[in-house]
Amino acid sequence: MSEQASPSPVQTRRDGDVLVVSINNPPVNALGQAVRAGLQAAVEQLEQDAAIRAMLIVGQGKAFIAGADIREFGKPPLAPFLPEVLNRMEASNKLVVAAIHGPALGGGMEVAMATHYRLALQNAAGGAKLGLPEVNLGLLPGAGGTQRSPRLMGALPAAELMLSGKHLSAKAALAAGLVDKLGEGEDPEAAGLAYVRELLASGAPVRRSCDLQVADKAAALTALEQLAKDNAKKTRGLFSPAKIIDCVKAAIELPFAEGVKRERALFLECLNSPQRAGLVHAFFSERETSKIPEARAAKPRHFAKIAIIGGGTMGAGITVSALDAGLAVVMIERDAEAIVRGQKNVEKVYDGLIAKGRMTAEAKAATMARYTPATSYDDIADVDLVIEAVFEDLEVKKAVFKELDRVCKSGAVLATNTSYLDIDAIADVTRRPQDVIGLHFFSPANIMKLLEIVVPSKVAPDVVVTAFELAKRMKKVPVRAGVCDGFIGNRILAVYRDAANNMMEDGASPYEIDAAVREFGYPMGPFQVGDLAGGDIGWATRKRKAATRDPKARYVEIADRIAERGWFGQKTGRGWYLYPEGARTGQQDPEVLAIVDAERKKKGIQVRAFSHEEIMRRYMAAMVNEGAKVLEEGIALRPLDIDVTFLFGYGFPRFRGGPMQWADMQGLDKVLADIEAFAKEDAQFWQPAALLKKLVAEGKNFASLNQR
Ligand code: HSC
Ligand code: NAD
Repeated sequence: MSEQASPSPVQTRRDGDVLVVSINNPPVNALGQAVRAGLQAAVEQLEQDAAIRAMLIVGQGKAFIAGADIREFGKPPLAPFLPEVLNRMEASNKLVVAAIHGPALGGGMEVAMATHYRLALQNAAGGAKLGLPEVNLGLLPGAGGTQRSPRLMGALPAAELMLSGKHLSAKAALAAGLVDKLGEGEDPEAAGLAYVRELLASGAPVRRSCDLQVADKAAALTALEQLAKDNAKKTRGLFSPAKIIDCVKAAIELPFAEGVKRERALFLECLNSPQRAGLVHAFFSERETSKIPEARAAKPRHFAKIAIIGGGTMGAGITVSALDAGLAVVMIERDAEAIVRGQKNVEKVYDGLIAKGRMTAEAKAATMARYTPATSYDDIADVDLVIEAVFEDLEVKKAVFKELDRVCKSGAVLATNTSYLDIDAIADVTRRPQDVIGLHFFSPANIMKLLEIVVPSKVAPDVVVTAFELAKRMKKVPVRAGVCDGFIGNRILAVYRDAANNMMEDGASPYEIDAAVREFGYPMGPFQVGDLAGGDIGWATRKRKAATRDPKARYVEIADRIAERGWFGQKTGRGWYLYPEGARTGQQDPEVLAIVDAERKKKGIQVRAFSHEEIMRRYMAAMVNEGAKVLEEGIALRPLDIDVTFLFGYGFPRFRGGPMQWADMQGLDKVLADIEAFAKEDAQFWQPAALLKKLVAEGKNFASLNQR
């Protein structure tokens, strides 16, 4: 037995006549340059050492190999390149075997497919997971994956795997033909060595994926054609899915070496696309938001039993999230009737899942066993954490927090789900402002991933950390926000909604604005969203704020004219759009256009046309400018926190990375120039953020503020 002394992340050792190659590149054994070089060296050793009969590849730690090192994308490529390393490895005349005990994703699954035999382990930690999730990063598998997977598993299943980015369990991978054998346990080296010995003893031949042909080529091509049609409808605006289908077509029609060339060309197109940059930014940003200053100083408080005050839309959704996270929940409502309604709101969610076959009645019963309905605050004296979700009214919330202060045990975390209200003021009615925090869930709370964690001035660091821990348990994406009207998301939303209203009054129809926003990549435009949420909510907020509105600021009354007619959107059958007979997709309404026109005339506005491009420039400039103000005030920690807020809470197209990343990709000087040009028409609305001006003057971008 000999040890390799180098500090390479790829360690090799001899176990008799087997070369054991162990990838040790924490946290997930990504295939960075040093790993590729180490793997290449191992293949050379296999080729050169006559005493070695086989090679076993395993991953150390939790993963087999999670794929290419995503941090290398966009930087100059460094040899050796994975496709060549894998081709050389596959070409070996000695057995090469992979033993997979955790994630084998992207390039990791490509490594596995280039071996001759694959063993997948099942274990309590989740076991082997095989997948080609490159599509989520705007890419396609670029190390032979698009050519080997159709040969191993069939063209259609391979294309579907790559288009979905889904992971297959060990069992599913066996059924799909991706692996040859299942094993148990968490020690891939021991299980892998046993498998290699078994193969050697039985005289198993070298088998290469590249030598296989895709089964039933004519049928595969027909199926792929249909998939391409469905895909075009589904993947609105995405670049790499169609290229994946092209690669699979090449796998069917071309010899392996030709197919690999095609794959390389299309991979490079994807790599150089702005979508790849946006999606990679989204990938890392999503993981960065929980890196907050408080985490360095404090540990989370223990929580197992929580209370939710209010069983309306939000209270019920939050209850479902908490129950699904394994917590015990006491729900408090105002009276017996309201708590019955609250419980029904919760059960409705589970009954929906049962109807769709996604939950059993037994599982619902087991979940609901952790739910306790109550109408008295005395029933929550022992809870560890409370989330208040009563009406959006400061006085009502203050009264609730006084009650919480009276009954809750010392050290209980007291959270409010307010959308806009001053959490410092809420904290100050208690004798324990250090325990009070904002947990701003989004509707529907059991579905939406975003959780804004709003940090008031007196809160203790361990309460902030507890909130992040709760987000993790609930599988939410947390973003740290400061206290201001609307926090990060709703504050910025208010500004770009105003920009949309201004454009509408100046000449763009709500339908044109919605269409431009959808073309940009949003699932819906702002007026469609308004109809979905209900026009009454915004109307009530506008009325509440009317007294404090700056009289010099432009105010567009069109939305009020619509709301005054009781046209609140989908729930009333009409809003900005018409929804005949409960339709979910709205139709354009000439009466709305007439109202818009009348309002323009009333103000004597010179109507002009807006192109979709112009609409988006204003919409985005308003978003980015307010984002910069949110940053300079410290409401958001970093630009990436704003990006994540919009990606996970407001439908911002992920392939654009988020509004601040979008701005960087445009060039901040261009965005600022737009704002300054728009300011010539309305200097009050278009006041450039000082931070934006500073960054432009210094030749910097928002990304420079992410690296703190
Ligand atoms: C690819 O493989 C392309 C190939 O086709 C090769 C093409 C070659 C072409 C050459 C042509 C010439 N890289 O998620 P977690 C970090 S594309 C770098 O919190 P979990 C992550 O940022 C890749 N870093 O853990 C985090 O860092 P932090 C396809 C990576 O246990 C830490 O690891 N593969 C990384 O919840 C922990 O991550 C994928 O898309 C990577 N590949 O989940 C898989 N992956 O601690 C992406 C992770 O500093 N990864 N990190 O914050 C995942 O899905 C999840 O991370 C796992 C683990 C399921 C692996
Ligand atoms: P809702 O009207 O659907 O529900 C409020 C519930 O609180 C009602 O069931 C009411 O009976 C109950 N309630 C009122 N006073 C109470 C009291 N003193 N004790 C116990 N229960 C009481 O409202 P919602 O949409 O669920 O909103 C709740 C909170 O969540 C608000 O602060 C709102 O701003 C915030 N929020 C709402 C949304 C949304 O989209 N609906 C999104 C994020 C945050």
